[in-house]
Amino acid sequence: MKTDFDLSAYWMPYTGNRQFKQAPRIITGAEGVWFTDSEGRKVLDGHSGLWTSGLGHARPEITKAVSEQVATLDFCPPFQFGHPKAFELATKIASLMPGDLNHVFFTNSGSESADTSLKMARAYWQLKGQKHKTRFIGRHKGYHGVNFGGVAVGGIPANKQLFGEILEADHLSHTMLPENAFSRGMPQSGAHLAEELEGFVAQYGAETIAAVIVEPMGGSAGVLPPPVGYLKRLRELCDKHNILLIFDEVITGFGRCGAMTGADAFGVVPDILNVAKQMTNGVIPMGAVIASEEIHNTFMQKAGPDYVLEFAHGYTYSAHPVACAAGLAALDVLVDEQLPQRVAEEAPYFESLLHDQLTDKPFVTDVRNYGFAGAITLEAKGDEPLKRPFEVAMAMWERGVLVRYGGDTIQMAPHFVMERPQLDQLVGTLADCIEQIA
Ligand code: PXG
Ligand code: PLP
Repeated sequence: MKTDFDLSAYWMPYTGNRQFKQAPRIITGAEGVWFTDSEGRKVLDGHSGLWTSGLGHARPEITKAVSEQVATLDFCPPFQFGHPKAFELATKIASLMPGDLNHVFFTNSGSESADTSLKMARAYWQLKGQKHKTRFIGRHKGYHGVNFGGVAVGGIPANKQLFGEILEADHLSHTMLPENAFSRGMPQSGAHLAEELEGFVAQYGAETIAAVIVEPMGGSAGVLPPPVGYLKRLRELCDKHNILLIFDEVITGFGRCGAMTGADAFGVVPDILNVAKQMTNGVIPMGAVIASEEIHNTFMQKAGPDYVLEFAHGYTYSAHPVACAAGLAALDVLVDEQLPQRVAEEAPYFESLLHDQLTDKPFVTDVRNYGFAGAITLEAKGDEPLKRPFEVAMAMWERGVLVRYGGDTIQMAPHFVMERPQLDQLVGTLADCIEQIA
């Protein structure tokens, strides 16, 4: 496809730039569950943008809130000043969180949330007088964004090998066990892997470990729902050893798992919960780190006189007024239309489609799902594990369906509002394209 603009200056993120610029995929519009491309085709968005836009694109409620906010207060310095919507949004988010996760620190992305949560955990232990509690434990295949802290605790080797030594971090095993292949929803096997935390405690001493950070359901590694009992055991062990538990809910927060949070879906409450993607329905970049009463109170009580900073951290665009307006409108729609419940109700239909249509297709070595998240693993093509997913995703784009390919997986994340004919189209097109590529 020819474009009437130059492609060379834009260095695209997480993209094969050379391939893309030979055959650009340019998106020019979005409405509901559909994108429009530069050739005027309607393309089914099978990934809710990038896990961001579950309410459907171009929601008029959000468009209106954003335009009114830009015209009223376009920016407000977040350090030492505040604006009403920042407080309203924090209150709203706190009301949607489980347990006593009541205090909201705003960021602008999931990566910023990851690094903020790690700094918060270390500072908390400093304030508690436990100066040696600095170690972090992540999990293999974990994804916590691209900033240095998140890369260190993340468990994706390809994201680390170029960047040299970062923070020291250790990793629990991932839970993608061979016996769990083709599980519907939560796999049965793997709760025992939480016990590995005991090994790190024995090795280093609990007095040196600040926090464990995990996604309650792995997302970008290709939809890894937690094994039955796994997260509960991790919570018990963190309590036993006085280690903070951080849930990275950048993908699972705000509806994706058929509940408001992954914590709700899986019945385990962390000490710190990170969100981003779905917060504004993808309209304006925003994220947040939500802390328990204990953590917040510690900062408020131990930081010194009341004019000093309790937490020397924050971003120029933290609590941006336009993002807050978008967040308030997006969360209102999510709650008013009971979309987490809708996801829970429709998830079994999506699950059946995935397993019934994809399990027997050539080269499919696993199908995984939970809520409105689904993924398959494809067998490597010779020694090129990344090639087949790329080819399948390109064939799907040709047929007017957008999915995400990453590593050896293809991922689907339907909009919370997606109707059954479009779910059928999404999974059916994937099934056809696997046959075509095979
Ligand atoms: N934590 C988690 C759990 C994520 O999924 C981030 C942090 C980083 O968020 P930002 O906003 O900085 O990108 C993420 C982001 C995929 C895919 O293919 C997933 C993400 C990003 C890009 C692709 O599923 N997750
Ligand atoms: N670099 C410089 C030179 C800055 O002045 C600032 C913020 O003032 C930053 C980086 C951080 O930017 P942000 O607050 O948008 O993360």
